[in-house]
Amino acid sequence: MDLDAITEYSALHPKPSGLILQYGTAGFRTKAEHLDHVMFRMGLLAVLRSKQTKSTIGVMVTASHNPEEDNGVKLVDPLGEMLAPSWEEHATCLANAEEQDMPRVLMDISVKAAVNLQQDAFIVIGRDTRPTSEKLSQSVIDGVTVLEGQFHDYGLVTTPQLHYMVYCRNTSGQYGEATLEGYYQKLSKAFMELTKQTLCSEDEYRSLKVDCANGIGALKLKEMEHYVSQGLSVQLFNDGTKGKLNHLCGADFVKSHQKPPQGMEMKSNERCCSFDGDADRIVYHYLDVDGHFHLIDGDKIATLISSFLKELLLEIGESLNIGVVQTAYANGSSTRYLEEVMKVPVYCTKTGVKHLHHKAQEFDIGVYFEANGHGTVLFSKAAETKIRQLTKELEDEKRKAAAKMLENVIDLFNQAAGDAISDMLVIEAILTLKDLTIQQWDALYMDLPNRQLKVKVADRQVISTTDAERQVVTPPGLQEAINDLVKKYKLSRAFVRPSGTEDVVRVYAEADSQENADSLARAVSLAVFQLAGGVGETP
Ligand code: 16G
Ligand code: MG
Repeated sequence: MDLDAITEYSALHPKPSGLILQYGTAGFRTKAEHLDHVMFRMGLLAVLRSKQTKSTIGVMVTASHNPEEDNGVKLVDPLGEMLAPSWEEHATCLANAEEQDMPRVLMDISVKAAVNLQQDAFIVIGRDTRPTSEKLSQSVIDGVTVLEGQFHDYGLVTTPQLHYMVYCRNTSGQYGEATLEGYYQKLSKAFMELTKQTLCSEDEYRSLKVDCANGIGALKLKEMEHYVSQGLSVQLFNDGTKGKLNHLCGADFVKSHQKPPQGMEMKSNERCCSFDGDADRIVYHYLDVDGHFHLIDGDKIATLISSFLKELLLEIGESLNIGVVQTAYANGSSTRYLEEVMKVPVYCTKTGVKHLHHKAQEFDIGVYFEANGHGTVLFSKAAETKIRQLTKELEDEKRKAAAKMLENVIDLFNQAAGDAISDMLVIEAILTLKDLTIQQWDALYMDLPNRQLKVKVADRQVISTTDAERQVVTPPGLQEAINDLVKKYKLSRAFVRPSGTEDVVRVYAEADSQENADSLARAVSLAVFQLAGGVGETP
């Protein structure tokens, strides 16, 4: 390591002294103007991680659904997964080291992690459409270059596309070709094959309105459009030509406000969906004939997909196990429906994709979705091999067709990460194949009314939780207070957790009516404020 060169280049990306940031659930995320040094240092760290794993590592510059003024960065591990926890700690140490200590901290990490500095390194870089992203990704490249890492800059890509590139490169092309063309070809081929069996050719099924959150999803859907145009026609809104990124639109806005996005013309009963700013989340929605808004969130997406997969498994008659993974935010009705009606085992993990992803890896087929629309389906290597073998060997026409469909589903899901584009194609294929309207899908079960609120406290770390964030451990007395409040309502449930991405405590409540869910959420917020050091206005 040329420490002099590192010191010299680092001075061009100086750390504002005293600034402390944390590598959280989704990497570093804050106001873009505070991130230049973090980007440079993540370039350095990516090189070390690449040398250590002898694999390609990804660096994505994005702040997803957060406001346009924010930005962020996260590293992508060799199989397209989130960065390993011990390296999250290294990332935090490196980002927070004061200027003069940084080279030493970098050395310490390479010693601690037993990095062979002679090893080659290869980094792939991607960025979203934020005005600050291009310059920040250049700072990542500066970090990579000063440590003599090789790199490929994919430029504007969705977060899941970058995960896909990393996965392809580390499996010597077996998963797919590591280009955008390769991504579009792989997905569209699987989509066209899956849907060609359908008898239904009505236009109603072929057109979908997409709210792109004024983000990268719009550019990439435009590029992809002609690959799938025979099976699906997408009409794009909030495509970034006018509005501001994530402002009053996009999956996060629609889910958290339970409102239609602005900038989208919605006629009654039309199928619509919203992506988030980096296109790794998707939710569906529609207006009914009375003009009421209906949200179809990640839970209902997981339900649609797992019931489809379960039917195919029954058809081919193989005992492959399937499990659904959710978080505490999953609507109580969805969990009940999956367990009691569909008889699928359901598991709950902490919030954050890496937790769901790891749990889902325990099954032959692991379906994971957060209620906010972030998710995918993972197939174990053994299940994939079995299914591919069955498509070749089965003689019974019906079973063979089912196995073939499962094979298309494997190719259609981005198994490296939750992906709005890939999820959208799977959902569209299932709706067509099962001849389901959006209203019929929505009617699978009724969501319990729910409310999410946030509370500002002096130090959100005073709240610790257990049981996949469903129970509070500290501060003392808070869980008892929540229990007492929950008892006052029917079909009720509530939990609180410190956010991993914002300096707030999140509160979730559900109950038998919207009024009750709102009032429970308010009462729990007040308890948090009083028992966990609330600041500012009393909720
Ligand atoms: C991040 C997570 C998302 C999670 C959200 C929770 C990833 C890639 N993203 O956006 O899965 O739902 O954080 O945010 O893991 P919160 O901790 O602020 O509630
Ligand atoms: Mg996102």
